[in-house]
Amino acid sequence: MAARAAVSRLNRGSFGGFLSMFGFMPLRDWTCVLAVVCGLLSAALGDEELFQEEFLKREYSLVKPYRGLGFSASSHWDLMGTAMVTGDYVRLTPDMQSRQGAVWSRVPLFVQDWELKLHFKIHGQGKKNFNGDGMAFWLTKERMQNGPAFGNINKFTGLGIFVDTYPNADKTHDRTFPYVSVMLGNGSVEYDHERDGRPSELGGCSAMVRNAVYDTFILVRYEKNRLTLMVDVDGKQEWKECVDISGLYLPRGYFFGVTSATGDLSDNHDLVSLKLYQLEVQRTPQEEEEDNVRVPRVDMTQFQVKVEDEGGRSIIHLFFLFIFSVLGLVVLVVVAIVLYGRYKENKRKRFY
Ligand SMILES: [Ca+2]
Repeated sequence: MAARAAVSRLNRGSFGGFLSMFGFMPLRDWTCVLAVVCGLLSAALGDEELFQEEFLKREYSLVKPYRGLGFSASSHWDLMGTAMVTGDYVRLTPDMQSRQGAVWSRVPLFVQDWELKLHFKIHGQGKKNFNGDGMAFWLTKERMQNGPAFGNINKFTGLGIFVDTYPNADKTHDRTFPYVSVMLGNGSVEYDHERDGRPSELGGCSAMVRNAVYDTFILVRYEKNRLTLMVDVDGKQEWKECVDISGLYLPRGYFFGVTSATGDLSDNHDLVSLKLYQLEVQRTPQEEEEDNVRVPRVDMTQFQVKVEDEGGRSIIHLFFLFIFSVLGLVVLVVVAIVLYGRYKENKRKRFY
């Protein structure tokens, strides 16, 4: 991204004006100027790459050619289930029913502020909504376990990011799939696969990642307890904001993992690369103290407006519904008693 920013800065410069200054020059000099400009441009890009490389943490990253992955004791990653390594990607599941595959880091993460760039590919033969289930990215206390949440346990402790390609619960079609969502697990709340994780979701967005013509990326930034998630899936090489949550606390020493599962419906789920960059962030001793947490937690006040609004309204509705029902019943009973009284009165009068 920094490299892209550098390119756009160069493009936006007064390059036209610069050229017009030299409009009178012969062709040979033109070539020289262009060569110098190209040199400067590539140097700038080179610097950016160098800058990025410096902060790339290799022990937490998984990049081509995936040296030793799956067989070497020195590898930083473990494979699980149907996951297999090729020259260009790690295929977590093939486009076949009922498969589960995963890749888990062996090294616990002690980097406090980071940026994670995920390059992945989901593709298959099935028509839209006849494919599944998707893949998930994790930073959790637990690792290497099977389960119903995209090939991992559903009661996990830490961060889960889901790329859900099949609408299990969404019969109303109020959201477009594939859908990317974020959840923070504390070990007791579960990811509900049958409801596409909606009850526990902190945020999300639709992202057309399946059978995409372009490379598909997710960028997760965790900086001073603020988690932002962006997607780049339409080949424009721009990050589109998807989730932004502040006050999210993650303990250190958790593991990265990427998992995937297929059920009755399937897809190829491929991980191309996972790159972890360390971010340089200044902290006061007090902030340092606050950030040292043992259990994952998130500040829920940022979601309260919505929760209070919906919950408050439904409680008021229920209250008035109850009051009016009781009043209605009382009126009906009184009317019935009065009518019955009059009926009896009339009957008695007629009899005499
Ligand atoms: Ca689903």
